[in-house]
Amino acid sequence: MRVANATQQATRRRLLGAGLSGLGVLWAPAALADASVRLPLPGGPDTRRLTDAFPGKKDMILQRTRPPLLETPFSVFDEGVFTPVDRFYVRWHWADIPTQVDAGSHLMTVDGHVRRRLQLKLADLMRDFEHVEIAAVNQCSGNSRGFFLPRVPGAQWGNGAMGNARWVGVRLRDVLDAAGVRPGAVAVQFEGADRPVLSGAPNLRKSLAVDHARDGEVMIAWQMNGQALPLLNGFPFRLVVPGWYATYWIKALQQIRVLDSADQDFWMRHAYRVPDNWPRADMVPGQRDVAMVPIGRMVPRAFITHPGPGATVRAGRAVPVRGIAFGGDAAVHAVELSTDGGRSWRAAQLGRDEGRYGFRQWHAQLSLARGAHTLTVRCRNTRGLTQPLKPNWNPGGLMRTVAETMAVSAV
Ligand SMILES: Nc1nc2c(c(=O)[nH]1)N[C@H]1C(S)=C(S)[C@@H](COP(=O)(O)O)O[C@H]1N2
Ligand SMILES: [Mo]
Repeated sequence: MRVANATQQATRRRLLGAGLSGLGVLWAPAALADASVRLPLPGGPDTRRLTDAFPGKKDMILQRTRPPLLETPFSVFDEGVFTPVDRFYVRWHWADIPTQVDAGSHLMTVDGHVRRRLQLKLADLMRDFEHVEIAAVNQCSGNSRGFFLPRVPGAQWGNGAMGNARWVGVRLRDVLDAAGVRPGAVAVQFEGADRPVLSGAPNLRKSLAVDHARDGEVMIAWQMNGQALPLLNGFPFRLVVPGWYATYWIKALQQIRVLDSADQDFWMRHAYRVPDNWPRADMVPGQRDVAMVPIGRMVPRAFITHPGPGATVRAGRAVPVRGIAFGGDAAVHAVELSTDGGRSWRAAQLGRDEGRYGFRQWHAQLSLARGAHTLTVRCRNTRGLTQPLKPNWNPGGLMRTVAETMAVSAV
C-alpha cells in the first residue's frame, strides 16, 4: 500500500521533532516497583510488580531489569485491537542495549553477497523507497513459557510477551534490490546495535532464507501505531517479519548481510530451536534424538480478555464474552467457544479485519446456568489449522499454543 505523501511528511516531522536523537533517557534501577498485578503461574508468585521506570513505557510487568524484559499486563489486550506503544512488551538478550541513538547518524550497512555495499540512514530509507504499512503481531517465541509443565528455564512470561501494531516502513526486498543480491545468495542475516556484555559472547544474529527476505512483506519499519519506535522497541528502525516469531524482528537494525551459504551462527544453530513437527513443536519431556529446527512461522492463538479469570457473572442472562485471536502465519478464519470442555463448540462473532497478520477481536454472548464453568476458546486459521486442547511441550518453552480456558462462576 502506498502511504500518502502527507503521512510521510508528518512522520518525518514527528521523528525530526520529537525523537530524532532517541529518547536519551538513562534509567535508574532504583524505585522500579510502583504497583502490582495478578499473574499466577504454576509454581511462581501470584502477583508481579508493575514498573514505570523505563523510558517510553508505563505500568509494565517487570520480568528482568538488565537487559530489560517488560511484559504487557493482560488487561491491555481488552482495551483495543492495537497494543498501545507505551504498553508494548520489551525483550532484549544482552544488557548492552542502545540507550541513546541519533537517528541522523545511525547507519545501517547492507553487504555480503551483493553488487554494491550500501550504507543507509533513516532519512535515506524514508526518501528512496516506497512506504508500506502492515498490521502484524509481534510475539516472542517464548510467550507463555511460564505455563509450561514441567517447567522450563528462561523468562517466565505469562501471555503478555506479544503485541499488535500497524508498522510503517519500507520493503526489505526494495532495499536488497538496491544493493543487488548476487546469484547464489542463500540467506540474509540481520544484526542490531546492541552488544553482548561479555567479550566473545555471540551477538544476536538471525537470518531468513533469501526468498523469504525478498517476499515483499518483510519490512524495515520506523513507526508503530503512528509513533516513532521507542528506543526499547528498536529505534530508529527494526525488521518486521509478518507471521513469524519476534526473534527474527531485529531491533535497531545495523547490519544486513547477504550470505552465499547457510547461516552457521550460534543463534540459528543452537538457540530458538523447536521439535521438527510444525505446527506442534511438541515432544515428551526427556525424549531423546528429537530432530530440532529453527523456530519460524507462528501458529494460531485465541484469548479471552473479558470476563477476567474467576469472574462472577449473572446466571441465566446473556453474558458478553470477548477477546482477541490471531492466525499465526495466516488470517483468522474462526474463533470458537466451548462451555463443555471442548465437546461442542459455537462460533464467536469476529470484529473488523485489520489485516491477516494482526489481532482480530471477537465477541459472543453466553448464557450460563448457576454454578462453576470453564470457558474454552480456540482459533482456526485460514489454512485450516486449529488450536489443540492439550498444550505442547519442548525444553525451550517455545511456540506455546493451546485452547485457552477461563474459570467463571454464575450466580
Ligand atoms: N537487536 C535486537 N533485536 C531483537 C532482540 C534483541 O535482543 N536485540 N530480541 C528479539 C526477540 S527474541 C524478541 S521477542 C523481540 C522483542 O521485540 P520488542 O522488544 O519490540 O517487543 O525483539 C527481537 N529483536
Ligand atoms: Mo523472543
